[in-house]
Amino acid sequence: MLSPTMENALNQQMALEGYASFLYLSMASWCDREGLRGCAAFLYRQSEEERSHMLRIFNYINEVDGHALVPAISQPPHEFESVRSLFEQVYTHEKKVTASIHELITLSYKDNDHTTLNFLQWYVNEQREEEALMRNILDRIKLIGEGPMSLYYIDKELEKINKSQIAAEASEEEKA
Ligand code: OFO
Repeated sequence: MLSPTMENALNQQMALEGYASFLYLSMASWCDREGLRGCAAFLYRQSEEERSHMLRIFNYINEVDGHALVPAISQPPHEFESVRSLFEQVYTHEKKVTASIHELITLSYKDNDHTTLNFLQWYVNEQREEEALMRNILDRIKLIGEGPMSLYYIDKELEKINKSQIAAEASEEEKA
């Protein structure tokens, strides 16, 4: 049984995951318009992933006899200064999500809520992986440098990263 505070906090976490999904969708659209197909494909997939993170919490809340509330999601920005600044914003948002997950963990200790604590472990691992991935992308962007010629290589790099993410997910699913 969830405490009312925990139920509310989990509902708020859903809003954060839902916003991430919309933000990455908006970023994907910007990349598409800029002709950055590799970046767009990566971000469309990330957007879907965030939606699945939101639904995982949604299903959990109802499973433990709470009430999952569909969140109101504010409109994300539509324009981005550059690919580098776009991925910096992704990284910043991921760090915010991580901090929020850690707060939920603290709350589950306070509530002595072992079920939610256990449920949240998946998110702890996911956030570690996501932050590492975004740092890796930013490192590569910095190495390649910016400018019209570099964009082509950045986009190819993102295409490669996206494909390896898809392959890793497929092998995870096979194991499950
Ligand atoms: Fe679900 O916040 Fe990113 O991974």
